[in-house]
Amino acid sequence: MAEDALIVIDMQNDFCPGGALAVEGGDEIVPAVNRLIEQFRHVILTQDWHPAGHSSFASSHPGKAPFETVTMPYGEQTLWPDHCVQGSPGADFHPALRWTTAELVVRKGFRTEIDSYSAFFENDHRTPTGLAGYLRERGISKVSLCGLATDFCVGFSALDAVAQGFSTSVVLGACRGIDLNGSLATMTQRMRDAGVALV
Ligand code: VGL
Ligand code: ZN
Repeated sequence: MAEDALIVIDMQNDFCPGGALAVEGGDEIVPAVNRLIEQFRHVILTQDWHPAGHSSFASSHPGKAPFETVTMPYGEQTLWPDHCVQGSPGADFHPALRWTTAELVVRKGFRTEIDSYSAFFENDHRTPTGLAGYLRERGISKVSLCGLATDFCVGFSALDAVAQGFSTSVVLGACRGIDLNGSLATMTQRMRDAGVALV
């Protein structure tokens, strides 16, 4: 039987108000995400999980400020404030998130030299996290995504999910975006064009 799974993206303290890379209203979606978690038989979480000194941190690039970009061997990379450092309180899930029923936590961005927005591939779009194989082996062919941030980790995860052949929807009411230089509108259009159902 075809099974579906909920993938909750990066519902961590650093992406909520008061955190290092706060997404506006990031904490407001926790009740909606919790309701989704209750509705799905299979729940998977992602956790942004960077070593100190990660190459996506502006602080690792002398003279660079957060939200500027650099060219990395794998392409252009936006620089961020230090966030979601492994084991830090900012990397913990939001305290009101009811995550205990989750079957799998996919940590990403744990290699110093490469960032990973997507739950499926690192930012070289080549190095897999293993999630696609996990889903296929479990007989899951349909995924719904929610969480933070719509225009980065949720969006790139959704694009990779359809490209990997999963029937994919994004629950926009349970997402919030960063919206850097129009990135929210751009990502919304890219998801639509790719065949992601926006619900
Ligand atoms: C994210 C920027 C850097 C996200 C993670 O979860 O969307 N954005 N790291
Ligand atoms: Zn990150």
